[in-house]
Amino acid sequence: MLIWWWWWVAVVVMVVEGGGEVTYDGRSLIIDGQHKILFSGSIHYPRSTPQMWASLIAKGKEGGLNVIQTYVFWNLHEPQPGQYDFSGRYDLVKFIKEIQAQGLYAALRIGPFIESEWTYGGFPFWLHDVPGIVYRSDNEPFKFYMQNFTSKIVNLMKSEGLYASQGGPIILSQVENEYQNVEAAFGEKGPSYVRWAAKMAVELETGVPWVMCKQTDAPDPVINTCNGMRCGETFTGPNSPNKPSMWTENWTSFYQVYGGEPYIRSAQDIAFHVTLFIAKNGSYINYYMYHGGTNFGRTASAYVITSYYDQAPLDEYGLKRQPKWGHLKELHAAINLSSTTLLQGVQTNFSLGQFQEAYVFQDATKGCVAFLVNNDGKENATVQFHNLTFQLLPKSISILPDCETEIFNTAKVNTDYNERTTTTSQTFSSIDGWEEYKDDIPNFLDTSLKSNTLLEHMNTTKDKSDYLWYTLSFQHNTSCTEPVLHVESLGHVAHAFVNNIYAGAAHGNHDVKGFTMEIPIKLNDGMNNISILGVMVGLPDSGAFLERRFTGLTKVEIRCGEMELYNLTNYEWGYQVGLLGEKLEIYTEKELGNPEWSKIDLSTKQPLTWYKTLFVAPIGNDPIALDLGSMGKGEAWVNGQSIGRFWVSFLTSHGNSSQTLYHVPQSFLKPFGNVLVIFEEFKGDPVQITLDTISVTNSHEPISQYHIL
Ligand SMILES: *[C@@H]1O[C@H](CO)[C@@H](O)[C@H](O)[C@H]1NC(C)=O
Ligand SMILES: *[C@@H]1O[C@H](CO)[C@@H](O)[C@H](O)[C@H]1NC(C)=O
Ligand SMILES: *[C@@H]1O[C@H](CO)[C@@H](O)[C@H](O)[C@H]1NC(C)=O
Ligand SMILES: *[C@@H]1O[C@H](CO)[C@@H](O)[C@H](O)[C@H]1NC(C)=O
Ligand SMILES: *[C@@H]1O[C@H](CO)[C@@H](O)[C@H](O)[C@H]1NC(C)=O
Ligand SMILES: *[C@@H]1O[C@H](CO)[C@@H](O)[C@H](O)[C@H]1NC(C)=O
Ligand SMILES: *[C@@H]1O[C@H](CO)[C@@H](O)[C@H](O)[C@H]1NC(C)=O
Ligand SMILES: *[C@@H]1O[C@H](CO)[C@@H](O)[C@H](O)[C@H]1NC(C)=O
Ligand SMILES: *[C@@H]1O[C@H](CO)[C@@H](O)[C@H](O)[C@H]1NC(C)=O
Ligand SMILES: *[C@@H]1O[C@H](CO)[C@@H](O)[C@H](O)[C@H]1NC(C)=O
Ligand SMILES: *[C@@H]1O[C@H](CO)[C@@H](O)[C@H](O)[C@H]1NC(C)=O
Ligand SMILES: CC(=O)N[C@H]1CO[C@H](CO)[C@@H](O)[C@@H]1O
Repeated sequence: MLIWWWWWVAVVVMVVEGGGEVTYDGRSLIIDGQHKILFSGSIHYPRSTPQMWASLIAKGKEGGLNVIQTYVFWNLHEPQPGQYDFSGRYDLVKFIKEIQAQGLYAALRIGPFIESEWTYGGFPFWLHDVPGIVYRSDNEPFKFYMQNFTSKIVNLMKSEGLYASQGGPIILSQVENEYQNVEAAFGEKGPSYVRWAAKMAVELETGVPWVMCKQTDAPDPVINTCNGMRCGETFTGPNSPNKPSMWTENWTSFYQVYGGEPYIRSAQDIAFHVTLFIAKNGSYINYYMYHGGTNFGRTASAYVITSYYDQAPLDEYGLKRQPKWGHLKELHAAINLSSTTLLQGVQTNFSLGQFQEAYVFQDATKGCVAFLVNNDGKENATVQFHNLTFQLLPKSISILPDCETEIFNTAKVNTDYNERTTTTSQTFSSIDGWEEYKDDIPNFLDTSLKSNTLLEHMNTTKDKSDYLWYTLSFQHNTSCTEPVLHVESLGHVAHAFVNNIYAGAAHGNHDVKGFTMEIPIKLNDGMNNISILGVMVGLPDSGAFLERRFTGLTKVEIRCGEMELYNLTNYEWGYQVGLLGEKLEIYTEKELGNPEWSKIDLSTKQPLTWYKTLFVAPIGNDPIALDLGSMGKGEAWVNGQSIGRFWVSFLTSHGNSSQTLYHVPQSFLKPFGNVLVIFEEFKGDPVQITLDTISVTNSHEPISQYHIL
């Protein structure tokens, strides 16, 4: 015990000093001449706030992480070519320096394609209009901008002295992201792009290694790494005996989409696969995500909910999710106790039974570490190992840091469970507290952009808004008695108005983005106005040829009966990008123009209405959320900052909303006079909204039966 304790202190001091050259061999990364087994956790800086960073990183460190990993979010940092933003939540340098201040390492996944359920996979939308561009291919315009941004980030890190080679915390960088998934689509330009990307990255001379995840042909010296849930079983290994076995994304859960249920991955299952990976010579494991956080504003990709990986070891609000956080902390401690032998020893493996096996590391100083694996998912197993008898729980691995004493079993959870509770801090039930603003429904004559075809949604909005109005006026000249509006769209939502009266809506989903709307309508004799609001719920983030995607309406007809129809598809359409309320910025404190807010009137509720009220911040430091369970779909702002889209009315197959609670970071608030603005597309009921504080109960620290904490 005493010896272990001193070993720990020595390790901690070493990490605080940090710095030095980073290289690698077939066993692990080598930092300052030392081989390392590293536990890393993904925390994405823009998915929380600078005020939360220190505490999130501290909880990662306390949980036994050595590395914090983040993507770099190109579309936040370069909103226009050559114009950069690194302020507030986008302050990457401040985030890396916080990691350094706490004595941890950083892994920087620059991409700059990142996917990450982030709108457009991290690409700024202006790339779409670069002539001749083909993303993620051996294409000169794309390579120019990719190299430009990658250099910008590397130079920024260098100028702040943040690479380990300069004494900083960054030990690893990533170029591209899971490219192998799409490589074949680019023919011979795929492999040549991979070679170019690796060379471009290496020539930036960071002094630390580069990785490519899910890329078995990563060119030397770039390391190919595994992403997935079960890399201990699925990874085919490094593509050279001189490269270490690394797992850059071990999914702690899975992202959630509108209409989807949360993906619950147990602490035991994560622990099993992480331990198996270590037993098979793995030396770097990253939890994706360790803290997911919040997709504020319009940053979520298509149909992805605002809360991100809430099931991670730290939940959306940064609270420990138990037993996941505590169980993994015990695992990390058990591996730490074993790490000298794991890194210096020679590995052998042998069978212990039909479904049981042992992985043993032995070094010259008689150090011995064993992993006893029971792959039987149903039955306990009794095995003999080194003349001792061990009981192994179903689907579990026992860790023996001295080949005698089991100090951890992946299926044996010593950490108490906790539960999240919400406490209502404020209601908004007084109608007098609310004001409303009914947005305009534009008609053809109100629009300036006209076209004889249905324009592609993203190319028309340039992603300035989720919303695009398609309008037309037409002469009703037949004996159409039961007209039906037939609209086909490639995504994501459409609301139809006929002569300013709401006719209905339809939408797709994450897996099938397109949809057809068929609604009976009433036509006037003579002129009729049709206005259809097309809505996107985030841009696509994955797949080849992202620059050529088509969304929005593809077909509009009014069907009158068997044969008769008005084919409006190639009619003259008038377009309006965005809503009037967006143009007036009525969600900010300094509204442009004078939108006429009026007293709320619940008897005349109509779609596309803005609601506004004031509230007092709850006392204390507990995390805060709005319960929007009574609302439909839209977006919410607090003091002018968007807390994200909501879509409460999209129910799961069990009849539940995918997300009703929406995080309001403490730092968005002032003590009094906080302004809440909500845009509602359907007919939600704002007076039932509540402001809640979030806490966990039963969360006292884990007590390990092995006293290794
Ligand atoms: C485990 O060891 C590493 C160094 O190898 C150290 O950074 C880390 O703090 C240790 N883990 C814990 C839980 O102390
Ligand atoms: C990146 O492109 C901008 C123009 O968009 C240019 O001003 C800058 O010099 C370029 N930087 C590099 C490193 O190529
Ligand atoms: C682990 O590394 C050893 C060399 O120390 C090698 O013999 C063994 O095959 C490796 N095991 C696996 C599962 O890759
Ligand atoms: C040792 O492990 C390797 C890799 O998992 C496996 O292919 C091999 O069958 C194992 N050997 C024995 C004797 O179990
Ligand atoms: C396995 O053994 C444990 C005690 O070590 C016992 O609680 C459990 O019920 C057993 N499970 C099965 C499937 O036999
Ligand atoms: C196990 O016991 C046998 C017989 O007593 C002995 O020869 C052998 O060395 C022992 N093995 C270990 C690993 O202790
Ligand atoms: C159609 O819209 C125009 C303005 O664009 C308006 O003058 C007219 O009254 C509208 N017609 C109907 C039937 O709503
Ligand atoms: C995008 O819109 C421009 C006109 O603004 C047009 O020239 C171009 O063809 C459109 N591109 C696509 C892919 O639709
Ligand atoms: C009837 O209306 C349709 C669509 O507005 C138009 O194409 C057609 O020419 C009109 N027919 C007559 C007889 O006015
Ligand atoms: C309506 O016009 C579009 C565009 O020309 C065409 O693709 C579609 O087939 C037409 N619909 C019918 C029912 O003819
Ligand atoms: C659905 O919501 C109800 C009420 O909040 C809850 O009791 C139930 O567990 C939820 N069902 C699922 C499948 O999440
Ligand atoms: C490589 C790997 O394990 N991929 C899996 C990741 O998880 C998703 C969702 O559960 C699976 O579909 C993949 O097969």
